[in-house]
Amino acid sequence: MRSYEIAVVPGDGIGTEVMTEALRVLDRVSSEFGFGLKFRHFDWSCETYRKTGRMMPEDGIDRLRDHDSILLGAVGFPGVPDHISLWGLLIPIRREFDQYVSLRPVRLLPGLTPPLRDGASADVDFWVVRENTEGEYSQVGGRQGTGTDQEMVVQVATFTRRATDRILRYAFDFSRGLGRPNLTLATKSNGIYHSMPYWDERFAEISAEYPDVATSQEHIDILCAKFVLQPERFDVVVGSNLFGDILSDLGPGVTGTIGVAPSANINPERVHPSMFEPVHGSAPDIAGQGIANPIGQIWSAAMLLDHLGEEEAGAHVMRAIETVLGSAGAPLTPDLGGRAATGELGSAIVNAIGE
Ligand code: GGG
Repeated sequence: MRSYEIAVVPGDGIGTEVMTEALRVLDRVSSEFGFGLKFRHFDWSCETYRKTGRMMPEDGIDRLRDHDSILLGAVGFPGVPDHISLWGLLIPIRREFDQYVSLRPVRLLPGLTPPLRDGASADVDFWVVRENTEGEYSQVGGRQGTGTDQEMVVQVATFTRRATDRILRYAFDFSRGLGRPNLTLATKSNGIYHSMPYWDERFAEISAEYPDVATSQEHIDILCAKFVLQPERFDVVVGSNLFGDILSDLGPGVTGTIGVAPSANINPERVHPSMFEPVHGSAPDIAGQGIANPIGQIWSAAMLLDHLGEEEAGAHVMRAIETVLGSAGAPLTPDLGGRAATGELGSAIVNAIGE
């Protein structure tokens, strides 16, 4: 029997709650489709940091290395500064395993109500491709004159040709493979003097290798407005680490909730494990209440199955999500306008897998 080893890192806050449901779904679908999934749990979190002074042990990356994939919940909780929690767990995993593609689908699932548009006419179905290893998320910079009126902070965004070119090529290839060859670059070359003109330049040069892919570029400010006003015009949008991060929260927000949004942190060469996580964070405001939407985590698990080559099983999970959301009287969590608990929505999806 085909079998895969999955590292499970639920993390903080609602991460642990939504992870329970994703693992139930994975258990069910793997037995339906006849393959094995062995889960190895790692309870690394802000709680670990409080106890040990580290988000994960010193050999944490090595402990993850031999897994086929990693399923992550959410990272960050009040009491531990966000830059400590993210740089102690999430960002090292992405970088050590060279997961340079963050792939984030944005789709209006059945039953969702876009807050700003007539749901019947909104055709939201696109992908954000986010550069995931450098850019604005850098440790280059410093602080001086702390506490004086000369206090100054410098934060340097770093963009290498290697990382810029490889994410652009991935986005072009992905657009082509999607069968909707229409790629938009998120830029800001009218305000950011060096880096964004560089992105424009690399985009233009690489686009010559893909004459069949229609291209456009939009400054990030107007692009945000177009996401809200005309989301149907996009198929694939590629951007830097920060722009991709912002757009991939805004996109699902336009569909009514970010609770459903998944992401894949991919090492396309498959030299290292890839990691799958919902776009949302640990949501401390609702943590412990059992009302978080588990769909972002379950959809991330479906992307994990696709990556393992179990595409039929992944598609089956997506159909189960859509069946449940599209059915009258579905147990919806509060972000979807209902009153159901995380476990009730999870159970409905698990049951739909057996149908
Ligand atoms: N589920 C992912 C998570 O916990 N995200 C928290 C966050 O702030 N992430 C920033 C990032 O994706 O770079």
